[in-house]
Amino acid sequence: MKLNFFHVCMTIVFAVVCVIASRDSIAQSAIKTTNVSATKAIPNPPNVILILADDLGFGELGCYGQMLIKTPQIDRLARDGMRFSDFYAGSTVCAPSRCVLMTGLHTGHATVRGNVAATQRHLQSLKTSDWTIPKMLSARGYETAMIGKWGLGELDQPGRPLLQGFDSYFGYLNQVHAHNYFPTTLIENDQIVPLNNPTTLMKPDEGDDGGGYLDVKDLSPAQLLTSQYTPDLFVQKSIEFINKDHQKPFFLYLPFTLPHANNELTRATGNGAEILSSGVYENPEWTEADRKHAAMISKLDEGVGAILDHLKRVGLDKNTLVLLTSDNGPQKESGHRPEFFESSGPLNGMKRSLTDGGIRVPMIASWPGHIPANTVSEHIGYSGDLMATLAELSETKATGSDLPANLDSISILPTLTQSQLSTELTPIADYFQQFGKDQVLMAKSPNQKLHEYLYWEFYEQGSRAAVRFNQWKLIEEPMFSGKLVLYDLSSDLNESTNLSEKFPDVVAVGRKYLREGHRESPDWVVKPLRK
Ligand SMILES: [Ca+2]
Repeated sequence: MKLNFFHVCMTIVFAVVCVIASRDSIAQSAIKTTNVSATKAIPNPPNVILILADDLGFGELGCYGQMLIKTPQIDRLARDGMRFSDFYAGSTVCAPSRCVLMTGLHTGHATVRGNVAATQRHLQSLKTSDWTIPKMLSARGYETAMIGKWGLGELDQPGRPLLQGFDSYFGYLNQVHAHNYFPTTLIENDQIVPLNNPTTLMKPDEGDDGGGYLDVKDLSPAQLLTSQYTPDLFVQKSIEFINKDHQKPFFLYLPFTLPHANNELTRATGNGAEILSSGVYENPEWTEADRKHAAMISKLDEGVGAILDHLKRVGLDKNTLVLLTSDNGPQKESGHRPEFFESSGPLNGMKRSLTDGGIRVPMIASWPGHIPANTVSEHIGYSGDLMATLAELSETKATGSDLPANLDSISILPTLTQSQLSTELTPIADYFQQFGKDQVLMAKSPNQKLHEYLYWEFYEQGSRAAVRFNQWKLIEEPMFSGKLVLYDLSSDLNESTNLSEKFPDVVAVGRKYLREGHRESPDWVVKPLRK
């Protein structure tokens, strides 16, 4: 009897010690991984570097679960900052996604709502009346630069970068030109700059947009050695820009074209992953397109690493907010195997889908000392939120708030700068846990305003539209008249079970959002699918 009583006592003592020890270890890990107090006022607006990848899937970075493609530098960025599990692109293809990113309006309200053919290129330009992030930051005293792929207005159009708030730019304006990783020209501040590339250009009857490819089998070693790969040029130009004697904070928008396919090269050879070397990827069981697709993502990673190293070298790393995201889900146009790489991670679909594989994207934010390191946030946001975020970040007493009314944009700064940890374990957090046990899931910030819903519309393939609200996703295909399909992302991340019949009330709410989200535009009209 006495022995039993002793055992019970010891068991209780042991349990109490365990609880205290485990609390201590949670507290220690919290101290170790989050060294930031609650949201604080921003005394001096920081520099901002916004890196946009092109067609980079949710599952194509190591810090988002990729096991085959190496991205150590972007993973470092993630370790130094916050990753988002539920962050969305503005669209499922390039131009409208970039329009949403720049203007803070979703595709039901935005000027550019789709990629269009060359004959309709007037629809691919921002308008003089569009309010953009660079216009706002420029008005607030920032020096602004764009290096990479613009896609929202060409030399003769009001959307070109110098008319949309950028002090300088270098890169591609036209999206077909941007397919070409070894172009014969680029554009710098409205001037055409020749490059030293022996490129096979598209024939005049295929368009004169500068698309083409390097036909490597016909080139000498010397020609290959001196050819100019634009991602390298963009990194070099970015470092030159960072090195300038800045008298004011800067905003560098850096839309890389990696890992978008060179579609013209795909048509010519079947492999549109354009990069000279497949680098570390030599596995003979991979196709050539697989190896080069992986090498293109690692090339993006290398470029990001060079910029991060440079920021550190010149002492700007602590005063620069670095954001990295993608314009839409992963592509298959290079001829590689996205399913082999699990490019969409646990999500369903890819570029052009409105299931999450087409629109949910990596989003990483790093700003040492302000954003807690090695954290994951489940806040539901999208690229249109960066307008309000950068507005809040750069607002001073002198500027006040100058945001136009009726933007579809909510600042995520309260989420980025809060430090409270979550104790909940959710399905997506489980997914992230596989790739780093030491990372910390953030609690939802009480100061974070939420979208009632996120909205997308898409005009290719007969059209479709979608809304996300809470855990729900409602997709209508075609827009306005199609079947409504409902998914519960909290239990069905892969969007495979249609719950529309089971939850008609939820469908009714989603349908209301679908109708409310769309504003009619004569430029964007649904065309029936050609049979
Ligand atoms: Ca894209």
